[in-house]
Amino acid sequence: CPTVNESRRILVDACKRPSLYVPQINSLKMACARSNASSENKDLVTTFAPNLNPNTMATNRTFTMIKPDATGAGHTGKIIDRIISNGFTIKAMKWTQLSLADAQAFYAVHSERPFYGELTEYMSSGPIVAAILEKDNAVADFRELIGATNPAEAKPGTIRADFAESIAANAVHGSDSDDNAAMEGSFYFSQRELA
Ligand code: IDP
Ligand code: MG
Repeated sequence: CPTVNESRRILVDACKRPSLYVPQINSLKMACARSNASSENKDLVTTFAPNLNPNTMATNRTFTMIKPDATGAGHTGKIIDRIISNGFTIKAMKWTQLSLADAQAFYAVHSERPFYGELTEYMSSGPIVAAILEKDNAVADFRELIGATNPAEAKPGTIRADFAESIAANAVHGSDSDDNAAMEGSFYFSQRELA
């Protein structure tokens, strides 16, 4: 069975060549079913594949979550205002909570990192707001707006500098590439939910 990272690449590639999408997804599912694939990998295929399609692969979009520390502290409205006033258009948005299994699937790409357990427990500990945002150069501009992962290192005026509590509870998520933005957006939203 392919590794988690190989599966992600197959999913994204298949989206870029729509005629290959169904056969590639089917062979990925079969490869995972045949072998003793990791549960992260099975989750990846079953949770991302259904919503991921060429229409969600726009390159001027990014994906964000307002994390449990920020929703819990009452910062949701201020953060959404910051996002809109910096030129991002909301394409889809929902208030929801991740189960631990959801968080493990969403962050499967970080499963080898030492903070994976802490991160997935934290991200499933309270409500989050998930959103797809649109703007020219969305991924890079949004990373600029949110600031460094560690709020102690985030530039003044960034969302993390103003609202984050710690390196783990750092107020917001922002996708790090166009491909990951499409994958992550498809975790929460189908094409029908974009406007
Ligand atoms: P990013 O969110 O700035 O892209 P990543 O390195 O992708 O940062 O890490 C994903 C998330 O994992 C971070 O936003 C943060 O919540 C958490 N995280 C990163 N580094 C640490 C750490 O050293 N300890 C605990 N949590 C961490
Ligand atoms: Mg990241």
